[in-house]
Amino acid sequence: MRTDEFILLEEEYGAHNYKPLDVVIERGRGVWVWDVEGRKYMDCLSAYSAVNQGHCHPRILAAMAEQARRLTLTSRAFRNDQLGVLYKELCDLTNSHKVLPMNSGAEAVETAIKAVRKWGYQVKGVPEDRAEIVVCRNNFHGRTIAVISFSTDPVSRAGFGPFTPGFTVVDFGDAAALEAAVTENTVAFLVEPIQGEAGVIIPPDGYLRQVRRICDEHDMVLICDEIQTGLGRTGKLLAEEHEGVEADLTLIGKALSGGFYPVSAVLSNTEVLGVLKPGEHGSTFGGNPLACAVARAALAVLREEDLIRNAEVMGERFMDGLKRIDNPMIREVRGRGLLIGVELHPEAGGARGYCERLKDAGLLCKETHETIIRFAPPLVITGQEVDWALERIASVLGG
Ligand code: IF1
Repeated sequence: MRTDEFILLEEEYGAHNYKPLDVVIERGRGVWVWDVEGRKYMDCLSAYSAVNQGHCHPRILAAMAEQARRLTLTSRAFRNDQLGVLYKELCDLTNSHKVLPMNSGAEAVETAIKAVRKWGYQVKGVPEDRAEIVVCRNNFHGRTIAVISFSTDPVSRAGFGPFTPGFTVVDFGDAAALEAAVTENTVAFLVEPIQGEAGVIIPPDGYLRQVRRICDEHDMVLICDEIQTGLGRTGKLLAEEHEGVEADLTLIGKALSGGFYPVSAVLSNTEVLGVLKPGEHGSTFGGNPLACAVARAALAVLREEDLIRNAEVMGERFMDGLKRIDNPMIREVRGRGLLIGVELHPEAGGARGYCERLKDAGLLCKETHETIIRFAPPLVITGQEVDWALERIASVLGG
């Protein structure tokens, strides 16, 4: 079958909740993917940072195949020989005390919400059903009802009510606004260290440190959603490290499996997760041995291939190159590590058209909002490959 036929099948039989670029990918390796016509592209999206280790990493593949032959799923009714080992490796790596494994990112967010609410009632003494969680304008934390209940994006929300109460929205990057929003019933502040979907928005220096202080002073749990920014993407293991801050709960997902399988986790620095007792929360697939084996290999690759450092070095090279592109339509180039946004002036006619042209030039990326192109290649990218990408981008964006 050819590209058009695959697209027709999707259009006819699939729900239309996406509008993908018209490229049908059949194979991937490292930073490269191939479409059904045999054309080769550099992937500068990395499945929204889930394939930080590169497509089909052989070591993760081997771990997955090996584990799939032995044991895939026991449910949490029984124990398995991978889970405790993953817990320990994750805690050692991230300096955490406790782990709760889930599957999708949204489930990790939901888990954190449940945990901090219960912590609020049992430990902080908030009256039943009065817990409040402060979140940020233009957040993105997933697609479930509770999570979209505090989205400020009309497209994500409209038509899906009634919504879950108990959330207060403040501006991202504004610590004073957080402080002003706190009440005696506030149990937590949920924040992305860098807002991804909002357009790679980096908060002012010191923001997370101030947020940390406010959470301490008001006995609130700081929840950092590192599902997109975590696991090396920004040039640190966790983006919160850029400010030397430790969240009480850190959410990871996406690259925790290197893109092989949905694996997410809530990492806890404090006793917050301790409020969850048997039967109060869970998931059929969360913590299954296949997921654990994949996650262990994905973490080992990050560490042993020095991908975090590579993200830092290649991120600088990528950003420097982008900043040299001379086009008055470019309003700003910003990013950290290999999470990079190029914001265009509204007169540029929209980022989508540029993404289409970049695709034709052999480079896959995705616009966010109307005017921002996001570049987030796998962290295994080499200097030569960065230069290759910059040449293509310059030819499309260079005037
Ligand atoms: C889609 C965006 C990225 C996330 C953060 C939780 C989740 C995500 C910070 C939920 C998921 C994805 C989901 C994907 C698009 C994508 C995305 F553009 F929408 F914002 F990455 F930039 N927290 N982000 O970024 O994780 O449940 O999906 O595993 O199409 O919804 P999930």
